[in-house]
Amino acid sequence: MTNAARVKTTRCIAVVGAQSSGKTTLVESMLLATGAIQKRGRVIDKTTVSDHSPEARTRQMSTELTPVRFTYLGDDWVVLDCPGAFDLAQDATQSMMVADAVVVVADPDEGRMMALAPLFRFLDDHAIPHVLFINKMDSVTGPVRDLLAAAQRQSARPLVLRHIPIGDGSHITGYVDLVAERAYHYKLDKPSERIQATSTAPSVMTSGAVNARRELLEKLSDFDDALLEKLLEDIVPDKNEVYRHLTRDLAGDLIVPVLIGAAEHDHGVRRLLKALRHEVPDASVTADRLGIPAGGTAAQIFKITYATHVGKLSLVRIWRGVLKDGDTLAGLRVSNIQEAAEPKSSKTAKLHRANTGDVVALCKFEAGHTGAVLTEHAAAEPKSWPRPAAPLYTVAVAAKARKDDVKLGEALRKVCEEDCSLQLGHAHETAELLLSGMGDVHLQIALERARRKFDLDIDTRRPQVAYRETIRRGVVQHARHKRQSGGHGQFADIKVEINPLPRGGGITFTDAIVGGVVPRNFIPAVEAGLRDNTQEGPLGFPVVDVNMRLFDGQYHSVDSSDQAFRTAARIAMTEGLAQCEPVLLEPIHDVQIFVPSAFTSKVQRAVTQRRAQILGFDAREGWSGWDVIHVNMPESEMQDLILEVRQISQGMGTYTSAFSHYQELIGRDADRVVQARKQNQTPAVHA
Ligand SMILES: Nc1nc2c(ncn2[C@@H]2O[C@H](COP(=O)(O)OP(=O)(O)O)[C@@H](O)[C@H]2O)c(=O)[nH]1
Ligand SMILES: [Mg+2]
Repeated sequence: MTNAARVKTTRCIAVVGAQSSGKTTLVESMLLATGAIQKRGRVIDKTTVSDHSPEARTRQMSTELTPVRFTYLGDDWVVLDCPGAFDLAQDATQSMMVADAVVVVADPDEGRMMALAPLFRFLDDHAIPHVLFINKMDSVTGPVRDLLAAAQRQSARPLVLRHIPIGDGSHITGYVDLVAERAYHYKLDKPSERIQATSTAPSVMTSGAVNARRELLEKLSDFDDALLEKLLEDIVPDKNEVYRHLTRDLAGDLIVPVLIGAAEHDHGVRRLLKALRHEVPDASVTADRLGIPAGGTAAQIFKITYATHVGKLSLVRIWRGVLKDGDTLAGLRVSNIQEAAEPKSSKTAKLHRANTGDVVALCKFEAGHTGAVLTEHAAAEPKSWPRPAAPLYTVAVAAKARKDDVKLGEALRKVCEEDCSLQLGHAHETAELLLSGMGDVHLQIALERARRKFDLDIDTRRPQVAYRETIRRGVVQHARHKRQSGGHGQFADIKVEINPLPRGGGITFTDAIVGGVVPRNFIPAVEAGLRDNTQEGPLGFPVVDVNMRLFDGQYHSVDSSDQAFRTAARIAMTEGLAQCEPVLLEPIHDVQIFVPSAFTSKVQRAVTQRRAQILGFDAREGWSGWDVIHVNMPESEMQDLILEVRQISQGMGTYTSAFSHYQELIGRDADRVVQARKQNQTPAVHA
């Protein structure tokens, strides 16, 4: 599409990549370069436009997606600055889903390119156009070629280098634009200065640049036969033709253009903006790709937040049409459209209208959840929306003051609505409120938000493990309950045989009474009494895998009752189980750990320390250079497993797990558990 034919919409970019690669700095640079701000803020000075939440400022890292806006050469843009921390990937995921294109920011570090693998995979799975921006080129000493090769190993799509750096031997001072065949010197906080050809250097195209340009054209020709023919016949394609290919191939997620720069010094930022301006598809193209219904106005919620004093804000991208005060969405009247992006354009933050492609907040809009596509009368599920990753870290939470219990539940439900990768659960057995997420930092931030926004004092503890107990041998137990007090007496007498069952056998009851020695009508009471005392066995945990066989007993025609038999049965269990060599059972999980292969042996050593049984390891299917390690691991060892896996694997590793079975736990480990249970203790964790 040529610029003239383009319908003016606001375009939206998500900026993603590893933590500390310079995304927030790049966004600040974009704001400066486009005149949206007059002075550069710095992450370390806590003065950037993005990262303005208290949680982000204290940590000097992005803790949630932040939309910013600017106008560049007459085009309106919203940029979603995303957190890079592994814990906080959910916001980045949601941002990428609604962006017209994604800028992946990378450190100029070969070793860290592997961290891009999950990101590239996600972008390709969803056919999202993306470019790679290799940042911090001011600190690079090696050739950009090696960086590119390392990044290419992580991407299924060809990476197409758009610029090559030029330097003075020790520093990179500028770049050659391989399409325009022009060279530039970087200028601090100013547009780069074009290097003019001279009589001694008639072309700015060095031999390296010529080769790199040929490579670029060859990669493009893989997607176009006409271009291929031209190259074979040594015909130089015209510059606009090359731009056309780049635009089309980016939109189709066929190639990944690679740009270089140093955000902190404003290097390469205008170049990046220009490339985006020419090559990023419009909202309508993206809406078609996402299957957003055409016709009337359509918007999609991609993030929900709760703001103090304001309440619920649903961040939406307007896919079709314009949205005005008084319009209907999902059957509700839209009355409060707010500015979502920084820097805020008006004092009141209240807007009356939002253009196609724009990102705005609907205030107190009660229809739809994150991902929902809103049209005039419906809030529909999107055609495709990634499910949040399964949680990897859990803490038990409680309000410091009992009176705040209800308030805490409500606050956490809202925090979970804000962040779909958080889960709130309730452990019936231990009566704990459990908050689960992607890691310790994730939960710390979530709880900080809950404390700040909802004015709560919250305690956290390590969640209790759902231990069980069983018995190792059987016993025959006689129990009699007899009481003679005043009028009506109580009498019941039973003999039961208590026996272990194989693992997974549960609790079973066998009625082996013959000749009515225990009358039929009392037998349910006996069974109930026996079961009562399996709730908490001699070690303090629920009893499993036991059969109770009632085979004999006595009764009294007047004094026997359901109550008496139930009591006798309880006595039989309490006394009987204690003689059956009770033994603790601990839950074991089936765990698959995914890491780059360089870290496999270290992870294996670490999980062995956690009493894991290694079942095997293999190459991770479809992931070059990654392994999967399959283990069985006790649940009690898994609480902070993700932290160690990440620590070993430079943050890249992760795992999936599912409950597998219960297994006997004996010795000192078991003694400790039983002791702690008696004292009703669980160790505290920090969150
Ligand atoms: N040397 C250098 N440092 C940079 C550059 N861009 C960002 N940084 C630094 O990298 C750190 C992380 O930057 P930030 O923008 O917060 O990264 P983010 O986590 O990706 O948002 C900060 O200390 C920045 O000053 C750059 O171009 N060159
Ligand atoms: Mg950031």
